[in-house]
Amino acid sequence: MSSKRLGSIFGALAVLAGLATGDLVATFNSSWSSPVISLGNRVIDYAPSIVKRYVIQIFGLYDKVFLVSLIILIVVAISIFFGRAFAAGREKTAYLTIAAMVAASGVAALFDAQANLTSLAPTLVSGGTTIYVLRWLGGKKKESELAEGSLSRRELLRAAAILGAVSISASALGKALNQKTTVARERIAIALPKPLKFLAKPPADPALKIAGLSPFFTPNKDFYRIDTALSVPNLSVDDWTLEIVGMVKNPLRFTYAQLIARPVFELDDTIACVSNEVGGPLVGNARWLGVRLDDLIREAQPTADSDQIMGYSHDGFTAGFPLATLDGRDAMIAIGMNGEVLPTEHGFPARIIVPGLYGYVSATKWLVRIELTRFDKKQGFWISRGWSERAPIKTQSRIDTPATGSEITAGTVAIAGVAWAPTRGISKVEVRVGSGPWRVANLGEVIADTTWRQWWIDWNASAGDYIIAVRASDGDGNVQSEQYVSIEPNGAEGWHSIKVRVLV
Ligand SMILES: Nc1nc2c(c(=O)[nH]1)N[C@H]1C(S)=C(S)[C@@H](COP(=O)(O)O)O[C@H]1N2
Ligand SMILES: [Mo]
Repeated sequence: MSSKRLGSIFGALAVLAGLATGDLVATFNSSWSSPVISLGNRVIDYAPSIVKRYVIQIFGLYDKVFLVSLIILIVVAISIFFGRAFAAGREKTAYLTIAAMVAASGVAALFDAQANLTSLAPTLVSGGTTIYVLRWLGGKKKESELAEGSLSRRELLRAAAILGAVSISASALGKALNQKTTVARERIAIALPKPLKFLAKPPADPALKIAGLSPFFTPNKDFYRIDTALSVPNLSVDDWTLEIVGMVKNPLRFTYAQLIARPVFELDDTIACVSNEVGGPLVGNARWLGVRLDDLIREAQPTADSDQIMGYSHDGFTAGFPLATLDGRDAMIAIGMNGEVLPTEHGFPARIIVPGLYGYVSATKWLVRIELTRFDKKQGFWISRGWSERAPIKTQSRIDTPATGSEITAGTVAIAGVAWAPTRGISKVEVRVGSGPWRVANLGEVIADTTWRQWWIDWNASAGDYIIAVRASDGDGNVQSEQYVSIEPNGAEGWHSIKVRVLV
């Protein structure tokens, strides 16, 4: 086998072993990350938003899989380079290349949200393993050259197999030791506190009768997710605390047990993402359980000149909203979602929920700190990236069924969907088929103006092609406007419309 090819294989094997041990070591401490994850997080932090948008458009939910694969690919490409240098006897070049990779990944690790000097451990072990394996393979090569002139294919295969097995068991062991398992077990064992008063059960869900209509409560497993973090933080309640600090006279700090021992209440609230396109899926409704934010902030005694509440996530994400939003609208620190302990993906152990505000300015998941501050001093994560500082959820409506582009048979067809305008509530939904008149739709019963309302209307469909549009009016009497406005900087506007073909 040529020295070049051998070198490539040595380099790639060495780096894969290095990555595997890095992953393994990263599981030893909850504030350490595997080198690939740290690098990925820095790419997410610094990539221009146009690139991010493009990647999300192409890869959708797999954007992070794409990023991680890309990083591994680049690392392997570099490893082929240093492997060849090593095999060609230019050992210094090989070591310098590895040192440069370790430096890059070390810097990336130091910028992780909870980083300290020990956060370098996964990277250092990774780099050390890479060099060790490279030298070991190089030694094997020399041995076999002395014995029979060149390294045989069989020996190479054996070395690769051993390394592969070691790497796989290292990452398997990593998984077994993983924080994730511990936290998942912890979560299951938690008994949620009971609210002073349970909310009424909502009336029978019209979605039971209308196929395709969103259920009133979005099941947790179907609830949309928006995270800037590359991997979902797994926070153990054992060492989790929530502090309320900054421009306050009485800083507070709670353990999880202390937080959930406080009075809790239930809230039916629809949350939405500012990036939701007209008719899009980034909106969901849940029955949240939590501690009233107004009470906690009052106890902390904000100074008279503070005007912003900033939530900090364990992963470094931040979101700020006006202190004046605490006007009795039931903002909370949520610990439960739809009768379950808050799912890890949705912010376990705790997150903020503020009715009527888009998630990016309010709904901090994996919450660890609340800071009272001023808008002219601090900005949340998305603000410097071009999104509005204040962002109430706009009045919107969506047609769930029929699906756009579908072919349906003539007869009575249900047109149905959801409309939302937390905290104003929905007062009317109208539907227009083709150039026909606007018809007023039936509305589902709700117990709060903070949730979406389901709507539906029967349509006597005859053969032909149709465009169906919907518009909602909110509790303030605003009618959703037709004019399309793009999601950036503070949410999309316009009517959702669909196209259907009715067949005889
Ligand atoms: N830590 C953290 N919290 C976060 C975010 C995030 O990226 N990281 N995204 C926010 C945004 S943009 C939205 S729309 C909501 C989404 O909440 P969900 O993922 O539970 O649906 O969470 C908010 N809280
Ligand atoms: Mo969002």
